[in-house]
Amino acid sequence: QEAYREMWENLNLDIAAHDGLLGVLGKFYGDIYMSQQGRLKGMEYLDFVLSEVHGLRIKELQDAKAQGRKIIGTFCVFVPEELALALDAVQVGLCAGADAGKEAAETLVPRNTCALIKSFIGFKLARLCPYTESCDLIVGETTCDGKKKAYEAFAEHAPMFVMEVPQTKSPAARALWKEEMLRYMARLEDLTGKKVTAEKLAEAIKTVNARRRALQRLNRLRAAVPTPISGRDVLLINQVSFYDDPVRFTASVNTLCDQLEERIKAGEGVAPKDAPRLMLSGCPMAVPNWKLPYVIESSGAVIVGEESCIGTRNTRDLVDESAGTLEEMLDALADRYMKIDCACFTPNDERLENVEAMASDLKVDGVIQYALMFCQPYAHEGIKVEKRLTAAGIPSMSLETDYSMEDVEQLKTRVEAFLETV
Ligand code: BJ8
Repeated sequence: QEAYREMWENLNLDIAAHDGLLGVLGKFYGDIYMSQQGRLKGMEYLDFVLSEVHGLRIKELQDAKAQGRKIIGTFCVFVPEELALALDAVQVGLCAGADAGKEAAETLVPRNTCALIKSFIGFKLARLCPYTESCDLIVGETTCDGKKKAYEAFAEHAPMFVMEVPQTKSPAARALWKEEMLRYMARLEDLTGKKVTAEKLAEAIKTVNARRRALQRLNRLRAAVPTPISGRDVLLINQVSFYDDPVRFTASVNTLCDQLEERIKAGEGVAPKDAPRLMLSGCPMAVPNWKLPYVIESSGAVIVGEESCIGTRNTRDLVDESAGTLEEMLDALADRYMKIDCACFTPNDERLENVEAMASDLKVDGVIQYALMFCQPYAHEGIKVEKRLTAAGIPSMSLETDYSMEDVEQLKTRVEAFLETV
């Protein structure tokens, strides 16, 4: 840690508070991750990345900046990483999964704002996140009301660009989204002093698709009975996918998948064959939000799928790689991103279909719907999802929580009661 102190000081972090954060994070990680039995060798890479999350990766970002590359921060899977990569920029998903700087955040946004929003504001105001401080541009999006209003306030503290994400899937909405992508591309070209070319964009599309394919492969393999990897580990892999170098990350996930294949061949699992198989569905679990998966898996169940943006919503759809011209590629990108079934869309029937299909493909015993407190879009859709699952004969339950640890025991009681019924 000492080796990085100067870098953190240069980023103007609050060093004492940051030391405290790393201490808590290290302990939390030890309890939730390192305590697991029978982990795969390939997870050592993830452990390493996580242990260096504020160290080596930040150093890499600083080195990239020294070479003139720009750092782009995001909070939503709607922001097309392909455009940043095509301009040699580095895109990182900013952490929004811990209760840090909450009091400060509540001076900018109302108290009844979801924990994810308060978290990214808190990290900024309390000067705790070296990623946020490394960014040349932070890209917001008009998804839920909480986020879009929060970005107005956040823009007073950070260099922001907000993309207008439509709320329906009509042809007019698709046209608006394409325009917004072009507006964003122009902003990025201005920032980097470069132009997106067909060649560079094709390469970027391949890079991001390769990462999606590796994660799809992981999701197919974990569906085996018994499941060869814990849900906690897969969540971590998805979380790391947002800030690690995409090419290196993809190679590591594929290596891990090779190990999973061997494990499956040998019939080995991380949990007994008859352990209840659950799927999570709903709000994204941003790093280091590991509370609910820990509660679920320490109750004897195993998580075999996450229907969320830090899960299959981010990896399910690929960009069509057959486009030849720049214009065709931009259309292919726009089409792919418009398939995202975020609860901010109305209507959003495709999500109901996707949740049901995923639950039956994975042969789950039940679905736990997860909503962050004060999240209107996912709480509303939770009612519809539950009806749909009930009609399909799939047990489900809904949990609302935030990032505090106060309700751990209560969550455990509810999860255990649910497990009795599946
Ligand atoms: S595409 S899910 S990453 S918006 S939890 S801030 S919705 S009040 S995160 Fe999301 Fe993009 Fe959609 Fe995915 Fe608002 Fe709800 Fe908070 Fe949320």
